[in-house]
Amino acid sequence: LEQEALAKVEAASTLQELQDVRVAYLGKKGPITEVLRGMGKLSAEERPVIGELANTVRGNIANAIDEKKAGIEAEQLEKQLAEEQIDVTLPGRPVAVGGPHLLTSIVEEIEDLFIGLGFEIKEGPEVETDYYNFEALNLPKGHPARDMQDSFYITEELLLRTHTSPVQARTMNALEDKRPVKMICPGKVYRRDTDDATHSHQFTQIEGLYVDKNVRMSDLKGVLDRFAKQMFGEDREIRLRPSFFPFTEPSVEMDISCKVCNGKGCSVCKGTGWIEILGAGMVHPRVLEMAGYDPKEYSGFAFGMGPERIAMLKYGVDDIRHFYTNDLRFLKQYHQA
Ligand code: FA5
Repeated sequence: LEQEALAKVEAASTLQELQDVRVAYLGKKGPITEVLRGMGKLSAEERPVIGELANTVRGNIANAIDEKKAGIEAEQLEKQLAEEQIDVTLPGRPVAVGGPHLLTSIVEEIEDLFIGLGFEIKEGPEVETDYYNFEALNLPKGHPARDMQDSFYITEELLLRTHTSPVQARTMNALEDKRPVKMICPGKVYRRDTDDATHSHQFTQIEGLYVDKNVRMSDLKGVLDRFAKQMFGEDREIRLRPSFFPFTEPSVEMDISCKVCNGKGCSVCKGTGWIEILGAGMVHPRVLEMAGYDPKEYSGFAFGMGPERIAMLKYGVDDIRHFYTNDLRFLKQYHQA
């Protein structure tokens, strides 16, 4: 019996197999327990002899199991150590380094330019009230010009802002002392426009507002001219065309002469040679009044531009959707080293 048990111990290669041998030979239902249990039936002479023998056999098997167990455990540890070994001399995997998105860069460039002209940066909420998005800008409920900007309404009174112009009204309203304002506001805007090469349902605008005593149309033209030349080159011309916005009077749209230069030379863009990049005008007296400014004392100009369109023009991007599909092959072209 002992030989048979010891052979099984020797053959066991896992802790489970070893446990099975222990249960089979030393367990409550095992042969040794059975012998010990049957001791009462033996004669007085036989009892100590058989008892001792059974105990010795039990001890031997138990020792063999313990030894084997230690062996298997040591082996497992060895294996684990070998498998989990770390080669600290291996070179690290390179971590990809990102860079600013083209749109972020262009917005920052425009911000810097206007900070240089004395403008402050303001922000406003993207979920806007009907009041600030429309009413405070001289677009009362039911005004037909609301249709110029097809909106995403959340409730009757809340919508995703369709332009950054509400920040004009918010900024003027917030000033208790009605002092001069000179600010720009970059941010996301939303319209139910069908996406195509030049339209996106979510895009960026940068609003500008300058309110002071004696602000004139020529000031607007001067600032926009400086912006265009600094952004696109000193050889660029601007052109103001009459337009309509309910919050400005008179209103204009600004075109920039489009000469696109690359390594092979320069060419003038298709069509008229002009590209529209922003809307602007003199702040409507009603808008000033609603924000608590006296239009007899104060006047101002405002403009709103689309930085995607400006980046498209500056870098020759042919489709506005490139800004939003996040194809790294597109984005990486504009990472500065
Ligand atoms: C406005 O949104 C006026 N709030 C601008 C303004 C501000 C006028 C202050 C006067 C005073 P408009 O809807 O034209 O105007 O949009 C302004 C610019 O946003 C456009 O010139 C264009 O560059 C850009 N834009 C308009 N719709 C889209 C669109 N769906 N996708 C991308 N850019 C757009």
